[in-house]
Amino acid sequence: MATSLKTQNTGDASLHHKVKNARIGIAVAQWNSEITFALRDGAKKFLAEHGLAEENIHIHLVPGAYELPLAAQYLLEIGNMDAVIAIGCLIKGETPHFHYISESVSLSLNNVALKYNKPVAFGVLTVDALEQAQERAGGKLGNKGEEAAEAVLQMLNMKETVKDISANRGRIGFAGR
Ligand code: RBF
Repeated sequence: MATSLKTQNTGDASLHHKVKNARIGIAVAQWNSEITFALRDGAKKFLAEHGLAEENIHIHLVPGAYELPLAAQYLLEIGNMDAVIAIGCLIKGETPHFHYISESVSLSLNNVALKYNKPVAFGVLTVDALEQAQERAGGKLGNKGEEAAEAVLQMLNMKETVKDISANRGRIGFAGR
């Protein structure tokens, strides 16, 4: 999936010019940093490959995945970012923490996106074992950080396209009928 932007209607050539100037926040959990730093690098690489300038990418570390929703909120509200990529890695342990944290993080990230009306990508791995995370952080199953970056670009692109459609209303379509 991570390379599909290049071939779909949100591809390089058709990426809205405003999206290339977007300010993107990346919040990275430090728990399981071997994995989360690889996901962060995947996200950064994807954004650079799609024309986003390094000075518009703002990377911040947080302790663990549980802190990601508040970090996303800081980045959108205080940092005035256009979108956030939340990166973490939750590995199932012997306590129920995994379920509490993963449920809270996924719901809260979505709530932040809806509250601020801005894309927040879920770049959080929830796995049974470290090996499964490695496979998804640059291993045989790709890099989910890249895919999270792709998701925010697609959503930003969609937002700009919808704005254009809205701005053109009245010039074409049902106007005057
Ligand atoms: N944070 C993660 O990002 N990944 C984990 O796998 C993870 N496992 C945790 C397991 C336990 C038992 C606890 C108490 C915390 C864990 N955290 C993990 C940290 C959590 O996201 C948060 O940073 C801390 O609980 C401090 O609020």
